[in-house]
Amino acid sequence: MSERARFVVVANRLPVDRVVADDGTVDWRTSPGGLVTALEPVMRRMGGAWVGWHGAPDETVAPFQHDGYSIVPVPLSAEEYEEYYEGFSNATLWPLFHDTVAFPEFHREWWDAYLTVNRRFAVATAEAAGDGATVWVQDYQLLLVPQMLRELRPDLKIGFFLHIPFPPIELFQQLPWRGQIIEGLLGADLVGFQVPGGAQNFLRLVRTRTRHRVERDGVRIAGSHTCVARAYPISIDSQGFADLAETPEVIAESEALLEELGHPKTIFLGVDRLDYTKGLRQRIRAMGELFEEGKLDPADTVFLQVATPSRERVEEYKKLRDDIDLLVGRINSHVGGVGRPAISYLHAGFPRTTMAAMYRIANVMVVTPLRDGMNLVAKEYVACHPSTNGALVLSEFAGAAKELKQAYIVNPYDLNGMKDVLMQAATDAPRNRQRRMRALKKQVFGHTIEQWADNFLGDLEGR
Ligand code: GDG
Repeated sequence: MSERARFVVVANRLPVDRVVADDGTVDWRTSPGGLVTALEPVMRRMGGAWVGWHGAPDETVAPFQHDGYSIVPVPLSAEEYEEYYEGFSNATLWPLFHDTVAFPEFHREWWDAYLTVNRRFAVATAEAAGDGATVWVQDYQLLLVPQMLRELRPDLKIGFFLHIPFPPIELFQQLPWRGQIIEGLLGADLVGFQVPGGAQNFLRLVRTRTRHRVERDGVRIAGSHTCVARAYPISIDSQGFADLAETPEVIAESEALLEELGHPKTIFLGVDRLDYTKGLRQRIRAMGELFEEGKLDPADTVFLQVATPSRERVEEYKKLRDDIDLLVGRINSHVGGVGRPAISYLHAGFPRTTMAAMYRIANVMVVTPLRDGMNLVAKEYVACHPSTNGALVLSEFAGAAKELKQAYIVNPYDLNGMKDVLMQAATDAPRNRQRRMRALKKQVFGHTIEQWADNFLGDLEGR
């Protein structure tokens, strides 16, 4: 690259997907997902470079410009994709960091690939970053990059943000490579977590398993730097979402959707990546029982569930997909009239406008993860729903529950408790619902993605 960047974001995936038209022309389109939704606006504002994989294995793509910043693609072989991404990242770290809600697998060859790929990312970043640049490394796929990068480029300011939970020490200790991972993260000047509990888990781990001195939220690395660990709860472009939901296209789409659903009195909505951490099995069972017991009437109530395809080649995800298909099919064959199922289940991705249209018409938004770093869907609903009459049902195990305290809070493992709260959310006196929603809107509009980035980067600059 001719000009080196003063600000660099490093993430497993680039924020763009390649689309090849019928005539063979190549274009790049912004890709979906929590991390991209959060960071894309930051990048458009700051400029600089984004280092990440471009999504096609065994292919090298040259750097290019997109939306005012540089895209620096890092290549991965098909085997690395399997071992570093599907394997170590998503079948070892992801379940382990989400309280082992699925069983984490430990394989030495996956770890070797993780090391190799983290090193490649560190080298690519070292080449893209200008003198004294600020680098912001993202998420669990790149836990080793801060230390590797510091070794290559001690002049850089290095920040790291973990989008998923940081587990309690008792679980983290299972990792055969725990020592290397702790040291990898400690290479950063600032490590950000979604909630204070994550930072506390990390600091407790450092105190217990390393010889570094810990003072309050700082870890002193002798002869080098101090790594600070703090919580920076992530958010969304709240006003951007609210404005989107008020556009004529979205309003028209929401009306068409209502028509398609037969103008039900009550719409429950779930929107998730199809992931076992999101509590879909529990949620669908709870909703199914409410229909079966006659507490909800399929003649005037619909449960609309969007499950965006995700990590489809990983075994646990295939199993989840089959389980959910079966569960939804079984419930729909018991309840509901001719022509309209009680559960309208869509295993597909949708444009952002369609998501906003769904948020607009949902009376009860159901967000019930078994464990979630934050959960942006909960915040997007609060921003997009046009009235204060909507209700948010939220799992106490989502990071978002620490902020959205006025939601209807549930424990997704407690099916009866969850059913009661789902009913309460749907039938509560408007006065109560409105009071809660007003408080939620105040929170979401008062804590935006811009503030999140400014807080993190401001603290990083001050280090
Ligand atoms: C990770 C952490 C943390 C989903 N389906 C479609 C679509 N989406 C968008 C949503 C939302 C995002 O993807 C999902 O974000 P979440 O936060 O709910 O969940 P994860 O993907 O697991 O994200 C999470 C997040 O990172 C940020 O730090 O909150 O805890 O797990 O923005 O709207 N967007 C479009 N079509 C879809 O079909 N356009």
